[in-house]
Amino acid sequence: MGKGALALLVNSNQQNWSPPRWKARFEEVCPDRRVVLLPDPALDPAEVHYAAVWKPKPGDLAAFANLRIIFNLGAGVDALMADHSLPDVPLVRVAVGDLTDRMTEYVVLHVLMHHRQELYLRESQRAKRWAPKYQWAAGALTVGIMGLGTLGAASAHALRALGFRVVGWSRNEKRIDGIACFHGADGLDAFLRQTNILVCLLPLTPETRHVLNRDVFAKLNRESLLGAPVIINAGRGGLQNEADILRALDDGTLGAASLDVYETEPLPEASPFWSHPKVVLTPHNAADTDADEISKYVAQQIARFEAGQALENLVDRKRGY
Ligand code: NDP
Ligand code: OXD
Repeated sequence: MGKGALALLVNSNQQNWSPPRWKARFEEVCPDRRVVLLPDPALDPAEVHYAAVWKPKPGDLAAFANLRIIFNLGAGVDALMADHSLPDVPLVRVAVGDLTDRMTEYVVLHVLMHHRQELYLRESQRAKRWAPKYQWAAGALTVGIMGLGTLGAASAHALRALGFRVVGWSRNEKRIDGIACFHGADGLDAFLRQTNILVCLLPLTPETRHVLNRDVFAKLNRESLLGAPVIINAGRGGLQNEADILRALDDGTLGAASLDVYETEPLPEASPFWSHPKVVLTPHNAADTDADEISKYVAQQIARFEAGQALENLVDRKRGY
């Protein structure tokens, strides 16, 4: 009998998620394995040993009785965690340098944009107004990063290298050189009290849903030269209470927000975020997934598994990330 098939299931309306492109990449990196794009009515489900998926619908994987591993083609597994019929096999998520570097670029870009008062400067340019404001140094601000995992830790190091003071918050205790680390519910207030720019790189779980809310915004530090604090969310839309963000922007609790993710995606045309003067929005592309890198990564994980080695970046289903 040949090697078990790899089934690919990609649900996305984004161009970079083109299923035929993914299939071609997987065929290149798994030359001796059958790669099948789902749905395929001709496929015998028993043949499938591996599934590589992005946002499958609940129940899509339930028929594969011989599945050995599910690979999530992105970093966040919240869509999979919502599928209560997901086969009980190891679930591996993506953690690759390419994706991490792209997220670091996004975070550095947006932290610098607020630190360097870009919203004000662009508005001055549009009004043909020569009105320089005092510009402080990076070391005058503290950036607080919620989530010190693969992505959060990399952003923390990059911001530190630029001279920002950096604090971080995670679920478990951490020690990272040059970064003041807080953890758990007990550590949250002390973390927020220091933070001028709040960057959210948490996974969406039952514990973190709506963690970006009015109470949290009110606890952020307002004493820096930035004045009202700023939030940047590139984690998931479910982490933010959008009504609270709008109220906080409008009453001055927050000075600005950079948002990459939303409670409903694509962001509805009626959303006030589109035209809000204090919002910088991007369409969930802070860190695009690269089919070349990720297909190679999945092929490596399969090779490790078949050689009896431990899988990397396994999701803990109880924790939800
Ligand atoms: P990791 O699993 O490596 O890190 C998650 C971090 O969040 C860990 O530090 C973890 O703490 C912390 N955390 C989880 N739950 C809690 C909690 N209840 N309280 C405090 N801290 C908590 O994930 P990644 O860094 O790889 O990715 C983070 C998220 O980024 C993804 O889940 C995804 O949603 C999002 N993402 C968004 C993209 C985009 O384009 N916008 C692209 C890629 C990812 P601990 O270390 O103690 O476990
Ligand atoms: C994500 C990803 O989790 O693109 O959003 O990896």
